[in-house]
Amino acid sequence: MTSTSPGRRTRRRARATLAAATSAGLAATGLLVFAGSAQAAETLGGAAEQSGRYYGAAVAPHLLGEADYASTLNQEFDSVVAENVMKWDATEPNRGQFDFGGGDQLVAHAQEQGMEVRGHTLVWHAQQPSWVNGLGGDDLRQAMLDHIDGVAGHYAGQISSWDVVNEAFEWDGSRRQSNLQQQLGDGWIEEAFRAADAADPEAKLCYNDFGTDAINAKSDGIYAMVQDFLARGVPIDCVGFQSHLDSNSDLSSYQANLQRFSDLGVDVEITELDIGGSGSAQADAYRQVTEACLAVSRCTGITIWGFTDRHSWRADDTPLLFDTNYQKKEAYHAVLDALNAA
Ligand code: 9MR
Repeated sequence: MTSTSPGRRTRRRARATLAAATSAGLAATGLLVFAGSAQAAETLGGAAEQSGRYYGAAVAPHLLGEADYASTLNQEFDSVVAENVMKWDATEPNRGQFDFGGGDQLVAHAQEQGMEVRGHTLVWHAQQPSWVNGLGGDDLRQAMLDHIDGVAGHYAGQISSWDVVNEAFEWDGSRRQSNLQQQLGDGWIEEAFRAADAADPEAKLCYNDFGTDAINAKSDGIYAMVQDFLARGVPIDCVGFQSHLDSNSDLSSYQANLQRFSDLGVDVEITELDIGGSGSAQADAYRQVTEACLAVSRCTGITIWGFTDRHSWRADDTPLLFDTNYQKKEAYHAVLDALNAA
C-alpha cells in the first residue's frame, strides 16, 4: 500500500474529520448552544469526546495493580500511552529478541476499557538498549529498521498514532548530534518514517519533541522538516508537542504554533503535558493549553504525562491533575470546564 492510499489516509484521519464534522453539524442545527451547558460531561475523556478528541494519560502498567490508580485511569481517560514500556530498551533488550510483556499488558487493559493506545516511541537517542552502543553505519541502520519493523509490526492495527522519532532536534533548530544522526546522516528520520509506514499502515505517524511550545528556533527547524517531508511524499501524519511546562511558561504563541503546523497539513497532538505549579496559576496554564488545542481543528487530542502527582517523573513539581491521594485538583476542574465549553 502506498503512503497516499485513500483507504489508509481515511482511517488515519477519521478522528480529525469527526472533530470538524461534529462542530459543523452542531452549529448547523443550532445545538451548539446547548452543548456546553446541557450536556456537560463529567470525565475528561467524555468531555473531550464531545468535540471528537481524546484525553489520554501516560501509564506504567506495573501500577495498574494499585486500585486507585486503575480506577482513576479507567474512569477519566479514553486513551493511554506507555510511559516507558514500549521504548527500545524495554522492547528489544537483546538484538532481535523482543519483549512485549509490558506493552501487551497495557494494550490489553486499554482494549478492555475501550481506550485508544498511542505508541511511544520507536526511535530515540535515549533509553536505547546497551547493545546499540557502538553500532555504526549500516549495522546501526539495520538495527533501527529491524526494531521499527519488530515493534510497529507487532502492534500493527492497535495503535492510533506512533511517535516514530522522538527529540531529534536541538534548541537552535539543528539536528541533535545523536548516534543516529552521526552514524546515519540526515536521512535517518525519513528512513524511520518509511519503515514505520511499512510496518503499520494504519497508525498515524508522528514526530514528537519538547521545547516546541512556541514559535521558536526549535519548532522552526521541525516545521521545515515536516514541510520537506510533505513536499516529497515522506509519510508523516502528525506532530507531537510534549509540553512539559511550568505555571509561568510563556504560552503567547502556543496556539499559533499548533495552527501553523496544522495549516501545513498534519494533525497536531499534545503528547506529554504536565505543568509544574499549584492552585490557580497551574489551573490557568492548563486551561490555556486546553483551549489552544480546542481552537485548532486538527489538534486531535491531549495526553498528560501521568495523571497523579503520586507517580510523576517530576513529582516535586506536582505537575498533574490529581494529587498524591488521587483527589481532583483545581487544574482538573479547569481542564474539564474548558473541554465542556468547546
Ligand atoms: O517519564 C519517563 C521516565 O519515567 C523515564 O525515566 C525517562 C527516561 O528518559 O523518560 C521519561 O519520559 C520522557 C519521554 O519518554 C520523552 N519525553 C520526555 C519524558 C520525560 O523525561
